Parts: sequence; C-alpha cells; structure tokens
Amino acid sequence: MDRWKGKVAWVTGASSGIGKAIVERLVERGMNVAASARRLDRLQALEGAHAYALDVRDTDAIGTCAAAIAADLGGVDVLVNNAGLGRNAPLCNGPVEAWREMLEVNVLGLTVCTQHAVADMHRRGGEGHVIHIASMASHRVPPNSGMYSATKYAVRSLTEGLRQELREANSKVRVSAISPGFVETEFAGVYWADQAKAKETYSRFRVLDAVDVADALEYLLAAPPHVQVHDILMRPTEQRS
Ligand code: NJP
Repeated sequence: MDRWKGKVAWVTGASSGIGKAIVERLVERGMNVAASARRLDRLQALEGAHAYALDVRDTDAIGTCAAAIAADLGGVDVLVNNAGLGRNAPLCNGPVEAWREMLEVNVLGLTVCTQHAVADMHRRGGEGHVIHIASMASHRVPPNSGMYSATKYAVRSLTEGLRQELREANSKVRVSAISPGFVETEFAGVYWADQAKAKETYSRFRVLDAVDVADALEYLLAAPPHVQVHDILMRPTEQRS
C-alpha cells in the first residue's frame, strides 16, 4: 500500500456502511481521501477526510464535485464507486420511481463518476485504480430483487467494458469489482424501509462487517501494478444463497 501514500482517493457513498469503513482505512494508510455523499454532516465527522456533498443522481453535480476535488487535492488516483442502494420494488407491482433511483445511483452515477475520475487519472499520467462495489446480486438473482440485481449485473458489465477500453488505450489504470453478500450496514433499512425487518436481515446468521470489505479493497490496491484482480466474490460463511 505504500505506493498509494499521499495519493488521492475519491470514495462515493462515504456517509455510512462500507464507504465509511473504506474512507477510514484509506486515511489510516496515508491516502488523501475525498469522501462524498448527500449527508454532509456525516462526512464532516470522518476524521482526516475531505467532505463533498454530492447526490450522484445529479450528473452535472458529479462534474462539479470532480472539479472541486481536482482544485482542492490535485485530482483523483483511486475511485471507489460505492454509492448504491436497493429498494423493495418487485417487477410486477413495484413503483417505477424506485427502479429509476436504483438505475440512476447504481449504474448511471457510477458510470459518470468513473468517466471524470479516469480522465483525471490519465491527465495525471500515473497509475490509477477504479473499484466498483458490486454485489453477489451481480452473479445471481436473489428473491424479490429483479431490478436491484439488474443494476448490479450492469456493474459487472461496466467493469469488463472499462477494462477493455483501458486496454485499447494502453492505460495503466486498473479496474476491479468487489461483490459482497450480506454486510451489516444501513442497506437493509433503506431496502425494507422498516428497521425491524432490517434487524432481522442481519440477525439470521453472522454477516460480513464493512471492514471485511475494506480488507478486500486493500488487497486489490496493494496488488502490484501488473496484477489486475477482476472481481472478489465474498459471502458470509453461513450465507446459503
Ligand atoms: O449501504 P449504506 P452499504 N447520492 O446504506 C450513499 C453494496 N452492497 O454500505 O447520500 C449519493 O450503509 C449513501 O449516502 P447518503 C450496495 O449496493 C451492500 O451496504 O448520505 N450517495 C450511503 O453513504 C452499495 O453499492 C450489501 O445517503 C448516495 C451509501 O450510498 C454499497 O455496497 C450487499 C445516494 C449507502 O450506504 C454500499 O452500501 C451487497 C445518492 N443518490 C452490495 N444514494 C449489504 N450491505 O448487504 C445512496 O451485495 N447513497
């Protein structure tokens, strides 16, 4: 990890859960971290990170945020596309607005953040790394998750699509994904809009902690420049599906 010391990481969705754990880890490893999300107060409480209010559904605002990070910190070397959500929105009767939100955050927002960050990495001429927080739902469709899973299958395609474009351009920038199963965060509360159901989701067996995902991310970053790990699939040991 030493070669990333003093380099700039942009972590989206940094106000809770996996994003927050990743910010804390990268600050600990000496990176200069830009943390973005909508809840600015939460970001400002993250010690040692730089806070940027950003709703990734607003694609113009993503450009403004990327420009602010470049002005403040010099530009991005590592992008962690973590902002994401699921909603309980079945295909037969779910609200279109919930589908739209998942598509805009998990797919479109991630893609626009990537475009800005990769341009930055190339401008800076150095190594760069884009890491998408995907899901085990990128690899099989869990019950009642048709649209959420569709957005995460899209992330899988966007990982490989970007890898191909970067190869074509002889870029030194690497792209990787992490596909976790259940992780105890605010995710289930957002998904069910019901705290009792959220608690139940994480109490059936020992689920992953956000720091377990931060460990996987550190492995991706620490791998030598000639090693590009494509995707890390990780489940709680007791998870069946
Ligand atoms: O969930 P949570 P996780 N604009 O709810 C942000 C994937 N994953 O840490 O804007 C900008 O604690 C939100 O910030 P805020 C999952 O799909 C998880 O588990 O302030 N940011 C918050 O910081 C996602 O991609 C599990 O509300 C927006 C963050 O996203 C990633 O892990 C399993 C936003 C969500 O934090 C992190 O989620 C799996 C917007 N419009 C994949 N909307 C799991 N936890 O079990 C949301 O397979 N955010």
